[in-house]
Amino acid sequence: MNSFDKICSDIKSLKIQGAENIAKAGVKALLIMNDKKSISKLLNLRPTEPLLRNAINFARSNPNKLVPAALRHFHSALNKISMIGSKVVKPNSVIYTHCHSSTVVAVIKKLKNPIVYNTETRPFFQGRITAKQLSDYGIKVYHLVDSGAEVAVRKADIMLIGADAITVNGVYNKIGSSIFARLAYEYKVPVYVCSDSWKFSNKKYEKIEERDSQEVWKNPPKNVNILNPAFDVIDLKFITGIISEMGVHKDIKDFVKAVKKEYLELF
Ligand code: RUB
Repeated sequence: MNSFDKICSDIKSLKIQGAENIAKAGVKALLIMNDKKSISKLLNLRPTEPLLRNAINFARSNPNKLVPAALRHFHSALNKISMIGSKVVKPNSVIYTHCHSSTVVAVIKKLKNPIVYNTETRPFFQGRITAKQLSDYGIKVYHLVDSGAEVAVRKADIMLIGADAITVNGVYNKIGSSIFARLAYEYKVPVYVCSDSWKFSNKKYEKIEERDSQEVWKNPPKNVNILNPAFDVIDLKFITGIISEMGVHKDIKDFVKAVKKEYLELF
């Protein structure tokens, strides 16, 4: 397998996961292959990923010059988000998060004495990546099965969640995020989305990636149909704010205005 195909296979199989890591690997792959067919292959690996799409569209005309520029953007955005996030979350806070978002992990690492509750994220257990990265950093983590989310949310002062896509209709993130944000809303736990603003999608709705049923159940009995959507959509009503490198936006309209002003001509 050549190195371009290896990157594609690692993205498809979730060896490389999370919007930011996918986009970084995807733009780097442009340095190896950037003909139309290869670009289309990259874009179709994870369909619910505007960050990958936006970064590729930004860099495709001149990869040698623009891939490093995209990577610089990711790096500087992450630094800013973690700084801004560390001002939003109070010291000694109990934080609930789901799945693995490198952006959320970067924010939590900047906090004073955080305690984290996180859910494991069936069927791929990306929650364990979060738990491992935070515990390696010396942060106390309580880890629960997904159906234990209510226990976690009730303990939390704040919920931090990543994003795969932000549209005017909602925030797309790992399956479960929608119920858990709804629950947080019910318990009056503020929900903040930590996201690079390049995850904005101008589409009204993003297609939700349906993954292989085998990830859920290898040999189900006949007549059992497995559904395995990778993401769901958090209604904006349940979101307190979006923390991006542009600041904290409590209203999606202000967020969209800011992205369009700052970046849209780039894509
Ligand atoms: C990962 C996931 C993450 C977002 C944000 O899903 O939903 O919360 O991608 O991550 P998957 P980041 O494991 O299916 O890719 O903040 O790292 O971009």
